Amino acid sequence: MFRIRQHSTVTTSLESAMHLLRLYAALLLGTSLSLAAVSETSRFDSNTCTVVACSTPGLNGFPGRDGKDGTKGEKGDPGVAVRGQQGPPGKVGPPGPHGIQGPTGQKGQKGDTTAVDTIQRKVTALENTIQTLQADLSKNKKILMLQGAISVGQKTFVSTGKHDTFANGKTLCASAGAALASPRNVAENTALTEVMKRKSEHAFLDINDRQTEGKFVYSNGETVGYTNWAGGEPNNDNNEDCVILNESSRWIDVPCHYKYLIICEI
Ligand SMILES: *[C@@H]1O[C@H](CO)[C@@H](O)[C@H](O)[C@H]1NC(C)=O
Ligand SMILES: [Ca+2]
Ligand SMILES: [Ca+2]
Repeated sequence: MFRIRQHSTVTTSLESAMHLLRLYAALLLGTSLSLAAVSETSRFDSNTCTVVACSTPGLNGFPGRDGKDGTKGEKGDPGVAVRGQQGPPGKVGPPGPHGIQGPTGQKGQKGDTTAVDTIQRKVTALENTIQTLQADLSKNKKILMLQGAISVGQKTFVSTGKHDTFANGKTLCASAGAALASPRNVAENTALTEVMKRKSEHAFLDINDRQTEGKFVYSNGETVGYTNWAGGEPNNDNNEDCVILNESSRWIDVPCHYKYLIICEI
């Protein structure tokens, strides 16, 4: 026990010296190594020694030289790269320059058909209107025919049923937008005679020679072309300047102030 204690005293002195050297070395090696050394010392200071091996822990030596490099290790497994999340979209860049003008495109389809549709609707409406008017016209024509009117070509003779002077007869027809009857050919003269015979034996024609005796004209001043005078007419007997039709379709000059059936032509 004594020897151990004596030895312990000597080592304590050495230990102090070594401790200074160790601190110096630690300063040279750096703080981390120094701490490691201290830690090592602390471990030896603890009560881990067996009775025989050491009564007092030995001093640590200087750190050994660096060993040779070891053999190159095997290549490690390739790590699994974890793809990061996609970042936010960047700012909008400045507009690029204008590109070259492209080729002319194909001709487009026909444009808006609204205008055509509108016209089509109007045409349809007009067609309906015309149909209605034609129906009305046909109806009125039937009425006129039933009342004794007769059509010849585009002309229709309509009796007023009234007997009056030549002047009043002209006014009467004009009031209806028509004219006193004036047959221009055999067909019209015959048709007019038929209309007349349903109401009377004689009717005024729109013919006179008041302007120039013996020169018969229509009211528009035009010289009479077609005529169908009765035998011995016109004779201007007692100043006769107007003309009537008899039931044989013959013409007779008579005084204008006499009254005869007034037939108009439309
Ligand atoms: C019409 O006049 C013609 C010629 O004057 C005459 O022959 C005929 O009998 C007359 N007709 C009537 C129905 O009076
Ligand atoms: Ca006359
Ligand atoms: Ca006469």
